Amino acid sequence: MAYFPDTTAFTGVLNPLRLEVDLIDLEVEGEVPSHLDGTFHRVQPDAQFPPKYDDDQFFNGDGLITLFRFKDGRIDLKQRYALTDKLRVEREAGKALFGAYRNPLTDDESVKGMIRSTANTTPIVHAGKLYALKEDSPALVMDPLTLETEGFTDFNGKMKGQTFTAHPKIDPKTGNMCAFGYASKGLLTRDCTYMEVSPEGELLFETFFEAPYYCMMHDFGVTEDYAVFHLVPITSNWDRLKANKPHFGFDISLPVYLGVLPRQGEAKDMRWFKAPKTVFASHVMNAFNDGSKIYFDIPQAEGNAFPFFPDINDAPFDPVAARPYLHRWCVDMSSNSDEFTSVEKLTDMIDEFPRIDERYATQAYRHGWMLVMDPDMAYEGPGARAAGFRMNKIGHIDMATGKQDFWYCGPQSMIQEPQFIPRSADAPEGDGYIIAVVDNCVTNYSDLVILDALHLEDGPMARIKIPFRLRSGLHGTWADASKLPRN
Ligand code: V55
Ligand code: FE
Repeated sequence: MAYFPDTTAFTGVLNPLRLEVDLIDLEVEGEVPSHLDGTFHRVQPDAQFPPKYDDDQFFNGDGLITLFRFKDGRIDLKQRYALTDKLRVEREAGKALFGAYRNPLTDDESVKGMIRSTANTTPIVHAGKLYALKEDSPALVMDPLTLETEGFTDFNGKMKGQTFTAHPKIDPKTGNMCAFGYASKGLLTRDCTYMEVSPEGELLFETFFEAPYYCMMHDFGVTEDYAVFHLVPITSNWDRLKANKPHFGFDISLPVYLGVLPRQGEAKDMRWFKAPKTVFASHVMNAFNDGSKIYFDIPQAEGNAFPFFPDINDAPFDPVAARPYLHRWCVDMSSNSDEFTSVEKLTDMIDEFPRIDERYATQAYRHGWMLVMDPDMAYEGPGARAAGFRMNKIGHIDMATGKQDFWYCGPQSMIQEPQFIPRSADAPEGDGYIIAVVDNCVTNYSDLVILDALHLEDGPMARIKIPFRLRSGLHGTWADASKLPRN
């Protein structure tokens, strides 16, 4: 009998799923565009074994990866755990050996020094491999089609930093995977790296730099000329870990910075710009530069959005202050000032999980999509999800016209992160599809929906039926068949 904790992190809509499965030819309502040939990988944290500590939180679950293989209008589903070193030894033991999120002091003696990755944040195809990512560890390499795990990579010994971000960007001009690491010289260190991996999978360079303070550096931006790092004070220290408090705590007294590193530069070339006030911000929609001016688009909230990373001074969690809205930050590398040039609010939609047409990553762009929470829409299902947000719309923003539109998923459901797929390799920006997992929390089934990216209000052209409900997940990525190892 498994005995998961009777807490919001493991019950209701966050019931563990733990299902490894192969399903051939999923049922479809509507029509899947038959020319779509590729893969959609997404991941959910989903603890294989009951956690060592009953207050275990969502971000600590083992990565369970779902692969949707699109070909000839048909879709096959494969779901496998990322076979991390952690999961391998825990399966041998038949129980959890690793303890609290990002706290090795809580692990069993027998696993001391092992890589702690759960590979639960982003799966992404590059150089014919699937990289299953967790920001506290090196990348785990898997086969994109069989989902067999090869193991962690240090890029043939070239990567000296200890970590690899879960939010790399593929530069559409060079084909390089641009990535970074933080806590690169060990837990809680201020050391970071910036790296680029060639389309063949070779680590081209790794630049070390230091952040002004240690914090969760969950995402970043890449422009044609710069790598851009937002520092938000979700901080930690050894005292927290020794006391077995949650690894991270929000410290509103620290400034928000935007660090700018020339992509080919060194740490001495780097500048840190200070924001006008301290805010919460996590996922980056896109970044680009016009000469020395850098634009950085990001959902920004007035206060902490992670209730499980509490305020360090025990200020109560404020769910209204936690609501993010897409903003555009601007800094200027030619300015003598170390302050932001401007901060502009781009929408009144409460939004997170921003996405773009990735052919425009690093470049000036027109179209953005995101998950939206409309608190005025009814909800008939149980419980909330990880951070208390219930994302019930997919929103689209046209940066050229300011026009905004959306699709609402109905009162029984919640939506997971959307993904844009271009209609063809040379289609205009935004011309294509939005796909997203939609969880019906009343019937307990999930659908993968397909929408016209520029006509969301038309609703799904297809609903791919999954005969169970997926658990809330994190990120997903599309890979065209040309990027896969074999067909
Ligand atoms: C996030 C997710 C993580 C994590 C740190 O903001 C940040 C998302 C799923 O794990 O370890
Ligand atoms: Fe993320």
